[in-house]
Amino acid sequence: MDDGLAAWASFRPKDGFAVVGLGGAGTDAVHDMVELGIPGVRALAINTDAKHLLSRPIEERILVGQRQLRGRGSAGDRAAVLDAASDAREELVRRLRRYEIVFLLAGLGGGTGSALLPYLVRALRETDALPVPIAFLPFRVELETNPERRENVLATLDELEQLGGLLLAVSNEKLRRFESLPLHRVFHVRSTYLHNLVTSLVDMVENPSQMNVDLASLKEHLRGSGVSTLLSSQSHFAEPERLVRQAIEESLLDFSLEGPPTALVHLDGGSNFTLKSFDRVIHALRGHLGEPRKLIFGTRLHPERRDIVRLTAVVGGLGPRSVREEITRGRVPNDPLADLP
Ligand SMILES: Nc1nc2c(ncn2[C@@H]2O[C@H](COP(=O)(O)OP(=O)(O)OP(=O)(O)O)[C@@H](O)[C@H]2O)c(=O)[nH]1
Ligand SMILES: [Mg+2]
Repeated sequence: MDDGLAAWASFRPKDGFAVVGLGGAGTDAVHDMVELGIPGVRALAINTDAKHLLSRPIEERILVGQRQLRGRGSAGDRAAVLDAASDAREELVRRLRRYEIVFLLAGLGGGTGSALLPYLVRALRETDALPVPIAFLPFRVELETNPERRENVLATLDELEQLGGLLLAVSNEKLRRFESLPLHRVFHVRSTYLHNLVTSLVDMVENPSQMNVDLASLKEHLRGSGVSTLLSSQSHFAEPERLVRQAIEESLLDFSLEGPPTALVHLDGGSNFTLKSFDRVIHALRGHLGEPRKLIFGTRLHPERRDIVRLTAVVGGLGPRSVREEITRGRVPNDPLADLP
C-alpha cells in the first residue's frame, strides 16, 4: 500500500452517508429505515416537536426552535421554523457537513419539514456534503381541504426549484393502491422504497461488488439529476421486461419524460444472475425510458436471493412539471357519503 492510500485508509476524510428526517413525516420514515436496518448509515431526526422526537429512537435527535416554539411543533408555521433554523444554522451544518451524502427527508405541507428542507439544502450546498432532498407530496385531499398546507407545499417547491439540482419527489397519492392497508403500513411501503435506495447507494460505493461505482462518480451523477423519481421492483431473473415495466408502473411519482433522462440503476441478484441477465435488464430499461443522457449502474449478488432480482433506480431529468402536475392535477372524488339518501 502506498503512503497516500495508507493515510486515507487510517483516516477517512469524511463519513459516508446520513439519512435525516425533518419534521414528523421525515422522522417517521427515518425511523422505519432504522428498523429495516441501515448499517454504515448515520440516522438523524430534526424536529420542532419534542414529544415526537422522544417517541422515535433514532441515533441523533435534534430539537430546533426551543425558544420560539417550546418543543410543541410549529402547527404549520414555516416562518417560525425558519426563524428557529437561523438560530440553529451553525449547529445543524456542523453536524451534517461531515457526511459525503446527506439524504434529507420531509413530508411537505406542515411547517417544520417544509421549511427545513430547502433551508438545509441551501446551507449544505456551501459545504462538500451533497444534500439529497426527498420530498413526500401530500395526498390530494390534504391539499384540497387545507389551503395553508397547500401554500406551504407550493412555497417549498418554489424554493427547491430556485435552488435547482437534485430533487427526489415521491407522491403519497401513488400509495393509494395500498389503500386497504392500515395507514402506517401504507407509509411503510414508501419507507421500504427509500430503504432500497439508500442501501443500494451504500452498496455501490462501500461494498466491493461485481460492478461498483466510486463515490465521486455517484455524487456527480446525483448532482446532475434534477427532478427525479424512485423506482423499485423485483421479479424472476428471466423476466427483465416485467421487472422494468413493474418498476415504472409502481414508481412513486407519475412522470413524463421531456427529454433523455438520467438513470442510476442498481440490481441485487441471486446466484443465477448472469451478465446476460444484466444486459437484458438494461436493454428493457432503454426500451422504456429511451437512451439515457447519463447512466450509472451497480450490482450486488446475494446467493440467498436465488432467482429473484431486485431493481432500484433513480430516474432524473424529469423537469419541474412532473411535480407541479402532481400537486395541481385533478380533484378528489366527491364525498361518497354525500350521494346517500
Ligand atoms: N409518514 C408520515 N407522514 C405523515 C404523517 N403525518 C402527516 N404526514 C404527511 O406529511 C406531511 C407533513 O406533515 P408533518 O410531517 O406532520 O409536518 P411537520 O413537518 O412535522 O410540520 P409541523 O408539524 O407543522 O411543524 C403531511 O401533509 C402528510 O402528507 C405521519 O405521521 N407519518
Ligand atoms: Mg410535526
